[in-house]
Amino acid sequence: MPPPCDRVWTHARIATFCEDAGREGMDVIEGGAVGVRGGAICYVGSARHAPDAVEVIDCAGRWITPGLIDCHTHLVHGGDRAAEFGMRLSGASYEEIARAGGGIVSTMRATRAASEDELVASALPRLDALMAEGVTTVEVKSGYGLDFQNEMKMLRAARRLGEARSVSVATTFLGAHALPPEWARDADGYMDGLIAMLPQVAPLADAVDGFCEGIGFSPAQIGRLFDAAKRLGLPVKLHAEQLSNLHGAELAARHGALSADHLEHLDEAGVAAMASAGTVAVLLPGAFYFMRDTQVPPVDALRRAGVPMALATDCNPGTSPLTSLLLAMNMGATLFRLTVEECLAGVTREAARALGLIDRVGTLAVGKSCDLAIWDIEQPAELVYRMGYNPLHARVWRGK
Ligand code: DI6
Ligand code: FE
Repeated sequence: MPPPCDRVWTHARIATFCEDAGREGMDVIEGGAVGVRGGAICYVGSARHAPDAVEVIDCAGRWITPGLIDCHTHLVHGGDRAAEFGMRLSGASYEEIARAGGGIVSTMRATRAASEDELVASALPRLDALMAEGVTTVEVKSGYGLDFQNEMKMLRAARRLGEARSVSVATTFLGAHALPPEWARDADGYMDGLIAMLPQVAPLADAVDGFCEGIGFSPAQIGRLFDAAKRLGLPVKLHAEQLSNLHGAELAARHGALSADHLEHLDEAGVAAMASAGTVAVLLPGAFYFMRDTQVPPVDALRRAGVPMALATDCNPGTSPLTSLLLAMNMGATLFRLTVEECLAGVTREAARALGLIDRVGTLAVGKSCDLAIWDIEQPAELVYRMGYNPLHARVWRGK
């Protein structure tokens, strides 16, 4: 009889983040082991009762957490915005730069000019940086093509990242990110076009997103997009309440959105709507920091209402050129006052929820994908506490 497991990691301290651990709980197993068979977890528990395996890996007391999940990135894009960073340092605001033809539209030009191969090649170092810190699932948005051909090119490039590396990629269609210049006077017409392209986009996209903002799209326009997404069975999520309060989170919740993201200007009604819909709050402290924002998202209200909170890098060239989920956790704690447990759950269990993937990843439980991060630390708080230090010992994706 062959051993029941392909591989077992033993003598580990395990934080499972299992769903009944409660929002403050990591569910720690001292002297634990994780076993994998066929890429899926087949055992989590005490090392003493671990089943036999073809290969046994001694973790020598290291910590194991679920592989990290970056649930909001714009990893695929052409060019960068380093020059714009200089302008902002001399006093120009993000909105001023956007209105002057910079901002998202300048990245759109660079993205349209890049081939699919070039987009993949330029995104890989950013992906590698995330993976080097234990990321095993990453969400990647389109949104810098802003026409059918170029949005499709971005989504194909995003899917190819998952073929080039041992990482799971979730793709999101963000055609409603900004109004391209050719549609400058007709946002409703542009939205009609997005809705018309949805059936062809759907096979390449795991979700549909939008930017609900004065410099983005109105709640009415986003509502039409969400209705069309729903007709195709595509989950929705929304960039909401980042720069102002247009009540985008309420709109998202009304549409059963997986998540509403940013949320600096979220109000009590928005919190309540998200709580009753089970919409995850994805907090993006990298953008808050880089924009030198002062309006903190209402973390206390979200916490009291029981809204699940995730943390992500928002890796993008304009507002969050951040490729460290560990640093995003530190910022979540220092800038937003999240607890250590909330930060860690925010890049594992709650990030999985924000992607609609909680049945497959985000916690260590039998049947889930065996995606692990193994850490050289004495306690999980170190993952949040340090800045610019990477204690990853090993990364396991689908059991390897
Ligand atoms: N909010 C953001 O922070 C990014 N997109 C969005 O809707 C910014 C994207 C960019 O400036 O390139
Ligand atoms: Fe974003």
